[in-house]
Amino acid sequence: MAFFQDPPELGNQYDGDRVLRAYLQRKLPPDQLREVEPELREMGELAGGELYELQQLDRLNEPRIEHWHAWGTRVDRIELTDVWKRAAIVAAERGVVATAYERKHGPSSRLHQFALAYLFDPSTDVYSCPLAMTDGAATTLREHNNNFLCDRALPRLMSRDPATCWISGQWMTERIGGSDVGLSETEARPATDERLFGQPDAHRLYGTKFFTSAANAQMALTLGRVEGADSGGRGLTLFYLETEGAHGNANGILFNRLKDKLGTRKLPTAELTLEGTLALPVAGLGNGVRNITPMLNITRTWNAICSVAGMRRGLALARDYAPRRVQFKAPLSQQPLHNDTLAGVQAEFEAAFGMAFRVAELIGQIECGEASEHEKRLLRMLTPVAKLTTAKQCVAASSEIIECFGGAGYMEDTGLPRLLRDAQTLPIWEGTTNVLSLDLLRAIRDDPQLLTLSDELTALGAKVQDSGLGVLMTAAKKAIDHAKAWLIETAARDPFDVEAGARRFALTVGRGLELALLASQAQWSLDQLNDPRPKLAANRFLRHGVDLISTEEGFDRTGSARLANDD
Ligand code: MFK
Repeated sequence: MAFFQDPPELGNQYDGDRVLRAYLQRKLPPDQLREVEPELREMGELAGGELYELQQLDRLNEPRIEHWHAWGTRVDRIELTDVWKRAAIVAAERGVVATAYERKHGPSSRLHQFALAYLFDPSTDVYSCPLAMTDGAATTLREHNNNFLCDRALPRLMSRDPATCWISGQWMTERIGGSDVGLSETEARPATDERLFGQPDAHRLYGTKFFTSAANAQMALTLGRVEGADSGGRGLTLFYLETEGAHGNANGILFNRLKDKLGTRKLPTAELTLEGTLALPVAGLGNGVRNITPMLNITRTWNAICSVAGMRRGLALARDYAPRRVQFKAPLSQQPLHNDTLAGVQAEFEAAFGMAFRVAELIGQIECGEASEHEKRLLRMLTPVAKLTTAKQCVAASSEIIECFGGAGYMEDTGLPRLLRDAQTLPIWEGTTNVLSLDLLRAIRDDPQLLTLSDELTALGAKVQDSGLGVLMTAAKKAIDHAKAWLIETAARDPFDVEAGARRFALTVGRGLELALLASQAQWSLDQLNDPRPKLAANRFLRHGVDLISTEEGFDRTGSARLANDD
């Protein structure tokens, strides 16, 4: 009889996730864990069951835009995919955003929320993107204490009712500036003769937003420049708008087209023109870039969580497949080289997981007023580090995972290539690796000695007693000390060379801290669960390389410029 290969299957994605479960057991008080576990288990069941099946069935479906009604009116109506329609309901009902704001479990609410997001993300075709922006918008409105907009939008953004809840867009990117947002050309003209929702300071926006994710959002935060304002980010103003205007129309928003992307193809990303869109300033006029950064920092955290979620999904599929696939007379799961390969991905995943969730933990503490100044500085520093480090890990892991399936991993109808295509957006959107490396330099301007980081390492190291883990802690500290020494020495010699080496610096900080976080988790797992696997993962992770600082001749801006331009 001809041979047919069994495909990989997924079980309950909460029950099967040793890393998530151990982490929550460590971080949540037992009564809180008991309360949140049923929700996480249900989400794990949906993610490994109904949503995953729907995702496979809906594989070829993509969002479509219809610009014109048959009888001539401009409608710009977007038809979403089936997964997205279902994901919107699940996300609202299960509180994937709301959980953070309801704060039923104080500072742990953010861990609870991001654990839900982590389970939800890989089976919902990047519905995490609008949720990330919704979360970012809610935090931004709150941080600016705009009572009117908070009263108006927050109940919708945090709603658990799919019929009334909103998602938010984050409209920043323009043709002239994807990274350099301060170049934005959108004009904001005071709507002197009009009020918006009864408010007197309405403006009309004119411009083109080149890349707006989740074009089906009911509201957005965006940037525009009031006539006569300064150039650059300081001259921009942060605006709030609703996509259905005050009069139930499209509020002067024309969708030019949906973008034709490498991945995240289920996400209706639009290019749009604002033709007199009515909007309200969120936090007065000016300082728009600074004022939108609360949103950026939340969406960057989501990016890190989704990076580790993507790695975990790839591993779950590859691990289920390995005993089913027999080659050279043995299942892959019994073959040393296959196991060595998966072990490498697992080690990267465990390290990345600790970093992403450390950021989530810090956000929860700060939001509940339970954080010290040290922790606030740490969060500012770790947000770009976590985003850039985990995104790179997810791309590398996803590439390795699809290779673990051989040719099947390259076939579209297995659903596996999507893992890699969707992963590739993670280091790009929300700030590229380079932009975030420079953001880290911005974040440590007041702390060039990296004292905040040293304190974190000391605190993590204090709990480590196992001698093997002690060696790993020392390696982490050595890598970060090397990064620190490089920074101080290079900044004194030539600040431009600091910029040339910023990515190696940021990744060394990221990987060094990941190692320390994993070693500390490994100590807890040895003590509480008698589980040596996190220690194995930490050892393996160190062998992949943590210290990426290079002081060899030529690794500076002059050498790079020659090599890059081949002259
Ligand atoms: C899986 C789910 C993932 C989520 C999906 C979301 C999809 C959304 C799709 C998108 O929208 S992608 C587009 C995202 N675009 C970016 O992320 C922009 C990337 N560029 C940057 O981040 C630049 O660094 C930045 C635009 C912020 C630099 O602009 P400027 O004008 O050169 O900034 P400047 O003058 O250095 O900083 C202005 C102020 O903001 C400063 O404060 P002060 O005014 O008090 O001096 C900075 O310290 C502050 N600032 C900048 N970045 C900050 C920050 N503060 C806190 N946190 C930050 N991250």
